[in-house]
Amino acid sequence: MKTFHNPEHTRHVGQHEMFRGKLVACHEVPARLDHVLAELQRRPLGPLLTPDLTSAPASTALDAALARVHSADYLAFLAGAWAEWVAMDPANAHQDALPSVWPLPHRHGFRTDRLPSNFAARLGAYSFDSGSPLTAGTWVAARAGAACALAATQAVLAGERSAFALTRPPGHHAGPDFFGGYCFINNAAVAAQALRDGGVSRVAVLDVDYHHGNGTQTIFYERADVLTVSLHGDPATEYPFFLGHADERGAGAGEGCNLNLPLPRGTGLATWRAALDSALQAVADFGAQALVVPLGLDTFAGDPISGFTLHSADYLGIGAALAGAGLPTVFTFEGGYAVDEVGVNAVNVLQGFQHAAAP
Ligand code: OKP
Ligand code: ZN
Repeated sequence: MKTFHNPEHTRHVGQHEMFRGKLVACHEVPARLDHVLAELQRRPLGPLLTPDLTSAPASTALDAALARVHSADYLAFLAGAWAEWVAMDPANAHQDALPSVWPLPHRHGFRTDRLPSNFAARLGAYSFDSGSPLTAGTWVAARAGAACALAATQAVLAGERSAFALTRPPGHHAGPDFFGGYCFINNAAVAAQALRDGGVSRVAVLDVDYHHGNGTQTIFYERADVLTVSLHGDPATEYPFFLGHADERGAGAGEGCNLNLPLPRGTGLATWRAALDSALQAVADFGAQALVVPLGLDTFAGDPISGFTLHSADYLGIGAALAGAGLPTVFTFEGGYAVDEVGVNAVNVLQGFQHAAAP
């Protein structure tokens, strides 16, 4: 399996996130990716590659792929956000940008048809939480990460059985025009759309991160060509709280093309694996011809912000089960905050997949 990794990830470094009234140290740290890279060097699964964005055609193709899943105004906002933040006050250069006011579009009558010029307000208009610091290098890191997702997809379109986009920040909470949940560009959605644009008629996304993949769900909610499935902590008690229930089945042409499998806090391997089997059955029933797996490892028992109880050895079998779908598969690296174990856990999934997929 080829891994496309993103050396620019180190440019996204948050200082703190808001949690229950306090600024706390960020969970989504650069060391997470370094641990996965180190484990891949110990247990190589294939070549480690980095997409080259220096040529104008490569850069243009990437921007076109981003524009397929995110709005032009959101992408322009992200690209210019840091400069605007510093322009508000030069002292902001030493401070992460964190939103603190939101328009609540669905309630209370706030207007979303008028975008304020005030940058602090626009930061809120394009986000849904105060836990996702936007930093000086966020846009460069996120864009280079999406290039990894696109390159992994191109490898699969060229005939590879699977490929891994190893990047951060993660992506599955980012929607058409919003960031949140540590996510800015939805790498899994970029991959799924690029598979469609590469000629795959039916694509499935099977999100195994602990948290509901709300951004991906929203991007594809009214589409019949992309099935979105997510196994996650029940939003009644777990982040992102306001989406991810079982009764969200898609809408319009996409009716029946979204499946949520919320599980209670404390869920262990047996129940989680049964849900994975249901998810895989849905992927098969849909007739998917390619699979995207937003690979979060925060289902691990030792994860500091999550509530499932999977163990490191379990991830080998999970990889094998995913290979059982028999589909060309793109993995994108998502959550997993037990930093010392995230490398072993991620590579276990990929190795389990690769061994089971071998002819
Ligand atoms: C991103 B991904 C817990 C606060 C939760 C947001 C979690 C985002 C998870 N102290 N903050 O899905 O792994
Ligand atoms: Zn997560």
